[in-house]
Amino acid sequence: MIPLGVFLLGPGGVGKTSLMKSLIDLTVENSISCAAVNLDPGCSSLPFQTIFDARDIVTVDALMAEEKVGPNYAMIEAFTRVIEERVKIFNIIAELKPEIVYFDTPGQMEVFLFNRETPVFLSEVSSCVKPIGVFIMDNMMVKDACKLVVTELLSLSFQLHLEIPMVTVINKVDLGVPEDIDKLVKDTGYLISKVEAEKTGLEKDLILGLIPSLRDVRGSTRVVYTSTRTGSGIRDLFNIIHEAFCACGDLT
Ligand SMILES: Nc1nc2c(ncn2[C@@H]2O[C@H](COP(=O)(O)OP(=O)(O)OP(=O)(O)O)[C@@H](O)[C@H]2O)c(=O)[nH]1
Ligand SMILES: [Mg+2]
Repeated sequence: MIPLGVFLLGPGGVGKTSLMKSLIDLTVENSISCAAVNLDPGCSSLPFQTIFDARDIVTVDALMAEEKVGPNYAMIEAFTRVIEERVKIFNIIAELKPEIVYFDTPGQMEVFLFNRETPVFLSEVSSCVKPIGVFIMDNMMVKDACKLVVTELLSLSFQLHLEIPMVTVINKVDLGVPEDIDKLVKDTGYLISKVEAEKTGLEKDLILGLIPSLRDVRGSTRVVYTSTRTGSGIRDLFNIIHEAFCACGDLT
């Protein structure tokens, strides 16, 4: 039985690590065995136990001191070194045989997205887990209709780059999201009318031009609204991930 590999993805600070902790807690509550892999060599602390921690290979701080480089280059280089050790991750998963493996990814999303080793990693990891991405955005990224379109574009860019199925999450809903967010997400005609009312000029034309193809490609991608503060939506997210697991026939 191949485990499900859940990748928590998204821009810095949206709540990837917090959401991973909430999902792990719920997985354990449901008596499903799971394991956590930390692919972020830049994080300072983690709220869960891991079977593999990038910081055991190298930390961003150590690399900055060692190579006398800045934090951004150090992050890229550290992540590359971590991914070069990927066989260690595969071996631990094969040995422990959990039902779900959660992967926390670096805060600077471009480090994961554009690293030359990432496609190799994802293709090889597919031999030991069935990968699914959870693309996380936060309340600030969906503040209005135009921001939602730009964020959906980002989500699609992740999907096209990584070539894995993706669930989209809007996190930090406890901090407030537009009242009509669900309608904006589901009703393309309504989204267009809101963009028309919000924007003028070239920006409006650009965004309006994007919407039909964006929504066409996005298809019926599920969007889940979560808050790790209040716990809302976490079970919905877990159920969607679990359904994906069932759909591939590995867990009933
Ligand atoms: N209000 C609110 N804050 C949240 C929520 N989820 C996470 N946070 C807070 O957002 C901050 C960042 O959360 P993290 O889980 O570290 O986010 P991350 O995406 O892993 O951050 P990086 O790894 O640095 O990119 C922390 O202060 C969290 O407590 C939420 O649902 N609501
Ligand atoms: Mg994090």
